[in-house]
Amino acid sequence: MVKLMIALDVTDENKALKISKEVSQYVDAIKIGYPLVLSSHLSIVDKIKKITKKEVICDFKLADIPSTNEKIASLTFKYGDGIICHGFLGEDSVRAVQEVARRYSEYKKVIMVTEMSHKGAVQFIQPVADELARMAKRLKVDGVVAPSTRPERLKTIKDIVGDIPIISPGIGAQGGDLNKVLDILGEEDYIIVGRDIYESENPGERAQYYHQILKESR
Ligand code: BMP
Repeated sequence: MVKLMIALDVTDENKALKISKEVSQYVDAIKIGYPLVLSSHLSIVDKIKKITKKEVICDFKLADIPSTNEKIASLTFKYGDGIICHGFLGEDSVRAVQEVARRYSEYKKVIMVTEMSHKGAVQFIQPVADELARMAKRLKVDGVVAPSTRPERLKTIKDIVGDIPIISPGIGAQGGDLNKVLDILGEEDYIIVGRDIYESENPGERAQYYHQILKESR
């Protein structure tokens, strides 16, 4: 069964914790990023984990020189189970994050962006995305981000990375076609859904809706 990761991009700690509780039984992982961490503190990861007992991935999209990436990763892995970094900075910047992850534990994940899901991604990142995917494969990262908004690109990237899990944003608010995406993804992969769950009247029910579709598509 393809897994469900909620992007918890709310800017209020109490709301984040309330939604975490409501969706916890339907999601496999939680992704948080700057919106939530800058409006609270990174230690919110512990609170979310306590409520949900699920993996929390910190989407900080690291894009810096190795030594700065290393510092950010060291602080992030005190709390998060995984971190998202960019690959276009080059191999050394990603390796720096992987080395920090390994020092912490074998379970800390480094997830690398290949192609992004928004329109602007075709401008600069898409032309090099296949190469980024090949680099991700070579570096044996723990996951790659690839777009649900462009199923044909998702497929190409999946073919390149092979057994590296894909986490794929773009379903819901960004209009990705879930059926097409489910034809491509496998049971180690995740779809990421943010606004369509956390902005809905009943986030728990909406998460259950996605959970059910993923279950039935097996
Ligand atoms: P939403 O379902 O509300 O569009 O949220 C998608 C989430 O995935 C957001 O946290 C966004 O920052 C992230 N994301 C994305 O949408 N496209 C990418 O290519 C990479 C991302 O991390």
